[in-house]
Amino acid sequence: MIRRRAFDVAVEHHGGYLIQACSSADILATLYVELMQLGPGADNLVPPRFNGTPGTGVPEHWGGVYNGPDQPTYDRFILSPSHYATAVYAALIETGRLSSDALTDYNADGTTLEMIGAEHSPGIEVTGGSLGQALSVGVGRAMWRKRAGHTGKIWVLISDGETQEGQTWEALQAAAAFGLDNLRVLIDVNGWQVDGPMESVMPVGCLRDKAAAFGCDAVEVDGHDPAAICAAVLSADRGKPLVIACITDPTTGFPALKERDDAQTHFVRFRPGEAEEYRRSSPLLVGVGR
Ligand SMILES: Cc1ncc(C[n+]2csc(CCOP(=O)(O)OP(=O)(O)O)c2C)c(N)n1
Ligand SMILES: [Mg+2]
Repeated sequence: MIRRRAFDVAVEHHGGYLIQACSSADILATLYVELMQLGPGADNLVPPRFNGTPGTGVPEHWGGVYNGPDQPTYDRFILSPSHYATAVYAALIETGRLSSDALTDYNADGTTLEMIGAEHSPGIEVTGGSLGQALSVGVGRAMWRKRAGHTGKIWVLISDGETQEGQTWEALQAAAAFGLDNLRVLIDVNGWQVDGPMESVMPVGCLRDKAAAFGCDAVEVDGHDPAAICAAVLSADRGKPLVIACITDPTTGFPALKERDDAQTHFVRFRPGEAEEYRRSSPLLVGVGR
């Protein structure tokens, strides 16, 4: 359903971050359904309008409330690549944390459901766009929670493109140095970045080995296998931050994505009639009349 919702959004808005939903859907589903200990979500399933930058007379809307209250025993979820926001909104809808028609307002002026999420967007706790920064926020929060004796964990989802940035590695090095075993970092290794395949733009090598070399407990799993993701979490070493390199296929659910030009894949715009081809060939949409 995460993939289907992201596809509908991309069709309705003449473009969207579809491959990111296709690669991360099973990771997000596993996090929201199986792994994260989140308290009850926001009272208002229909997100508030964005009424300006917080300040005098303008109250702050923090999207984190859709992931439950910020309390010591509950986990927090930080999405670092903010262009994955659509997939998070869909995950919130599917888990009853956001109204099922919330996406009708998607990316309209004045909505908080932005295409590139920000900290006022549902489920988005940290403004992570540009890129490569929100893991550091997660490390800071994990450090505070450990010092304060809070039992809730910090989960951070990052993209593989972010591992090309030095800040990612400073963050992991610090997390290892401070023994932050309350930090769980999942990397969506979808092999893709803006300009094309990571292999041809700037290869990053084996992220499990690199994270291990930086002092983390690091494992590699099939990112479409919820049981494997859960098993990786259960086997985590105490005393070290956990990094799970989730190997994913960004065409999952929409095989027609394989046929796109490299430059047309990171952000998918459909040519006239093309969305129909996608619909016809998608195993997710067999028998779904639209
Ligand atoms: C610091 C920074 N550098 C570059 C960019 C431009 N940019 C936006 S998305 C992106 C791709 C990052 O890779 P990834 O998130 O793995 O891409 P995807 O898998 O979504 O195609 C880049 C380089 C940015 N937003 N911020
Ligand atoms: Mg990528």
